[in-house]
Amino acid sequence: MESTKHGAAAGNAEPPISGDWTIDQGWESYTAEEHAVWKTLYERQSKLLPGRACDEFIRGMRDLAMDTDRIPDFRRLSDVLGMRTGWRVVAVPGLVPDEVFFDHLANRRFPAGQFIRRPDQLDYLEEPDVFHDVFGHVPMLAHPVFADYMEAYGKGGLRAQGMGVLANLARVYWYTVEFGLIRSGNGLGIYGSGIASSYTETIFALEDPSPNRIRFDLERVMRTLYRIDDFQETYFVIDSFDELLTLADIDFGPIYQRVAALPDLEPGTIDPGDEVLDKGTGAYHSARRRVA
Ligand code: HBI
Ligand code: FE
Repeated sequence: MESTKHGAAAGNAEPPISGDWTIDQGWESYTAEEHAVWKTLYERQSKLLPGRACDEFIRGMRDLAMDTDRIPDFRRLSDVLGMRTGWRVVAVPGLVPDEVFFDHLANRRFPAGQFIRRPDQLDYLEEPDVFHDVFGHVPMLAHPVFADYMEAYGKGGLRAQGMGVLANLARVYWYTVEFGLIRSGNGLGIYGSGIASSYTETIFALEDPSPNRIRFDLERVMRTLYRIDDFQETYFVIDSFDELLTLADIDFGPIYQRVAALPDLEPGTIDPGDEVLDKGTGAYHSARRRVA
């Protein structure tokens, strides 16, 4: 992970530019090479996703009419998105501190990385860049129910931080917003941005026999560790976006207490209470562990 000139996250000696960590996108300053990286990634994903991403994601892509051949200008994108769900996209240098991130979401602002990956990083990058953040996250923010869920997550994040249970809530974000699958009449569909913005994980998450695919369950997910540096060993599957939004109304206090009393689960574990849709072979990750 490379830090930006503004410093990667909390703890860096350099002060952020502003209290909310937003910066000017500086759209006029992107180079032709940077726009070309967007175009390459956009073309690849927009060919791959129909039939693999859920209908809501595809509809969001279509309705926002994002630029296909250059990095979108956040001002124009925010105008289009704002008319649909009231969300805006603001530029940040990279990862921002948790409370800053939550405060943006709670106010329907999505902080998107200003920079774009280099041409030699097309397939993999740990820090969220403009392609992951805009192509991956913004289509779902055009969906009214999902848009409300994201705001609720921001508010829940601020509360969870106060209760010292942020790690548990962050897992819910990870296994829904970032790596979620949804089940519908035509099978499984991708809605998680970390999958939708990745060529290789799009195929892995849906078609590879290695990962587990398990019905989403709030407490189960809160206990599940996750990998930030490789494909997921387990994907959790929801049945509808309304299901996600009901999470916003739950009093998490008692749940956090129950979860705190139970052990964390390794990313690839199957738990006796799981509704297993696909029991993975685990082949991909066990091969990786052998060489590690
Ligand atoms: N900052 N820019 C950015 N993007 C994120 O997705 C992000 C972040 N800071 C914190 C964070 N995510 C997560 O650790 C929280 O959801 C817990
Ligand atoms: Fe993300």
